Amino acid sequence: MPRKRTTSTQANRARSKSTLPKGLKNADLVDYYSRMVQARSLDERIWALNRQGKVPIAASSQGHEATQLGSLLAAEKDGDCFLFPYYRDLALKVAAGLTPVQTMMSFMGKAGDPYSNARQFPLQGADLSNKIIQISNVVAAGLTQSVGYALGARMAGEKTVVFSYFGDGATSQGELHEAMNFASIHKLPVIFICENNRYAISTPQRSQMMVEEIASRAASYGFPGFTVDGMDLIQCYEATREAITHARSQGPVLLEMLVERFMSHTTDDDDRRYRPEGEVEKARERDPVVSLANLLINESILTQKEIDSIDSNALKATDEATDLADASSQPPESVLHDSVYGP
Ligand SMILES: Cc1ncc(C[n+]2csc(CCOP(=O)(O)OP(=O)(O)O)c2C)c(N)n1
Ligand SMILES: [Mg+2]
Repeated sequence: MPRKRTTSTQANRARSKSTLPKGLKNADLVDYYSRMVQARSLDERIWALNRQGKVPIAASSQGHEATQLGSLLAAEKDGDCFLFPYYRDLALKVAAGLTPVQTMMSFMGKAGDPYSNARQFPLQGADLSNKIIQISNVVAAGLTQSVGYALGARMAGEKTVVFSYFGDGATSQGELHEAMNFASIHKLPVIFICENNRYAISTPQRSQMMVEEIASRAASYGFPGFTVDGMDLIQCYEATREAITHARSQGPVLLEMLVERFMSHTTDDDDRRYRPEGEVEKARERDPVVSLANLLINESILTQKEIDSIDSNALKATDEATDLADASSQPPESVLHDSVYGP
């Protein structure tokens, strides 16, 4: 995984050990760097396997990792959160506990896919042991479901906070309005996390809405909205931690996380047809993986050698998972209707 080590976000440059937010330790950053690198390594391999005809389709989380892992870190610290990701949240699922082997089984459509037994779309379905459900690939469909889950949790006397992830394009769906309005009326403990990469497939944000900040829409539902640098793990962690407190005590919050989509919409798309030349290269200068590596080195938390060792361990795990999944068989035809119809 060759990466430039010279760039870092402004926030990372300005930050020093003493400014690490409450509850965050150096060990958390190392742990989350390892998880982020593992997710990136798998993501890159999945894309390559698609080009070899071994993965039918994939949506990449490259560029979205700081948002996904920063919010997950806050969820883990809290200990009582339930996640409703969407199709671009591969890094979130890997970081939450999906193993490299399970990931590859799912993307390559092999028996052993823990989500849907190889039915595809990859990683779509429930992963209850990691407190995750992805309802479907229907844009914004998970929003109303997540709000319903939050209501159910409250009725059961639980203190669970629900994270509902979606893209900027999902904000054009009526379902988003229903979910936000209902959550607000009932003061439900939901954090709406918009991963704003400014594109819905090929449609840019300016063709979808006349507001610059999606966060500003929260006001119309009567709850707070914040725009966050979604390329900065620590900022995402901090914003989510505060949002958890708010959600549990007062009701919903909208976090608009500004991210960059490094890859095409999916493996079936070619973004060179609609993105200006150089846009992706520029975006990659703010690569969250590189930024976090730089932070760890600049703060003397890890040496370059230790970073290299984490990177190569991730690559090794990806290699092994790829080989295992490649050698595994598809589920037998006899299970095709299992779990589809009632018993
Ligand atoms: C209801 C619905 N309409 C259209 C689609 C086709 N579609 C799939 S992804 C997508 C774009 C979504 O963009 P965004 O919400 O910004 O998420 P991103 O892929 O950028 O992360 C569209 C239009 C769909 N899956 N569901
Ligand atoms: Mg988008």
